[in-house]
Amino acid sequence: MTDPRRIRGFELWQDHLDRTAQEALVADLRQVVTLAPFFVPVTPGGRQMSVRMTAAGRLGWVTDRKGYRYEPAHPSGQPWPPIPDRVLAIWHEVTGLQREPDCCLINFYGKGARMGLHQDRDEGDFSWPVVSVSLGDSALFRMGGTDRAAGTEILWLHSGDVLVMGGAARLAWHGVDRLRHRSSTLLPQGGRINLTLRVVAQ
Ligand SMILES: O=C(O)CCC(=O)C(=O)O
Ligand SMILES: [Mn+2]
Repeated sequence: MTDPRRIRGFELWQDHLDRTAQEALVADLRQVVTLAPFFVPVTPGGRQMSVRMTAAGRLGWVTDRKGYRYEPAHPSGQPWPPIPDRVLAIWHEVTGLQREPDCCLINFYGKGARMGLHQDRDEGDFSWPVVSVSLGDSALFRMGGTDRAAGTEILWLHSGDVLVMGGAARLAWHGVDRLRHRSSTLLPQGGRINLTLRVVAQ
């Protein structure tokens, strides 16, 4: 395990997961998605997001015309499946925390999907870090400061990278500009999976 690199307060654990670990995670996620299928998130303003989403854990982050929020169940009404142990192990490794995350948001980026610049701020306590795991195609990640006017810089996130947004970077602006389609062979159809682990504390 290599030491993390600090960029603007973000902690990047490059190549944290080797190919075998990535494949095992994808197998776990296939089980989750069987129980909690991907859905098309809609912003409160009524626009469809380009990513497909689902979640695991006590709470899942959802968005629709009613707003951004955490819900104890998938839109189908079924409770979210538990967060796979392998995912929890990554959280513990990179944060050193005893406390488990409440939510593992699962974003799927197909060809052309992106995520606009935003802050993660629907949680009750920003002293807990957010951990983000990248699987599949490489993504051009944009990161800024806590002040939107602070400017941004870009960084390619590759399959197996783990990024921690904690401390001063917990409320930093961030987003995904684009993918490098078919840059990874991890997912047979291409695309990217992002896992975003958060303590919701509400
Ligand atoms: O896909 C990513 O790397 C970031 C996802 C993200 O920021 C989010 O879901 O809040
Ligand atoms: Mn985010």
